[in-house]
Amino acid sequence: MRPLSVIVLHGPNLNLLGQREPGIYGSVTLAEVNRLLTEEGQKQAVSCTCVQSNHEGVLVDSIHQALGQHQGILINAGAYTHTSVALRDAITSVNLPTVEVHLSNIYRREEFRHHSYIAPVAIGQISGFGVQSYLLGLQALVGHLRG
Ligand code: CA2
Repeated sequence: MRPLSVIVLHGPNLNLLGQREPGIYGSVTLAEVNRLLTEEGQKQAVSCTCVQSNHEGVLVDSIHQALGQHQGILINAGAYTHTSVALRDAITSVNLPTVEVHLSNIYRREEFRHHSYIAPVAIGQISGFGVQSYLLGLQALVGHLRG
């Protein structure tokens, strides 16, 4: 299997995962999500570099820095999903295959969460499967990269 490297980006407040609002986001912590992704990646010969930030500019910088370092992006942009033209432009500018994931089903929630600025520049979106959304997203991204 061809070794691959992907960057996993977690947006604002996702550092609180497993510590607050378990009814919506589950009880698994972000460290556990990253461990599960790393383990799944190892099985598929994919290295996962995981970054969380509460700051839009840090996420933009991480996307820029992915160029030449990683072959794809797995992103849960959190609330920036619904607001950030900057993140969308960053993804467009690096032109790396990107999969958007969400823990909750954003279409079953408030109307303002129904629109994603990321979706039109992503190869696809997975929403509503909790931590599984990330693992399914990684699988989909790797499948796309390996063709
Ligand atoms: O469902 C998702 O994954 C979201 O991206 C999560 C975002 C939300 O703004 C999006 O609409 C959907 C919020 C992340 C907040 O994460 C928390 C985790 C635990 C406790 C509090 C917030």
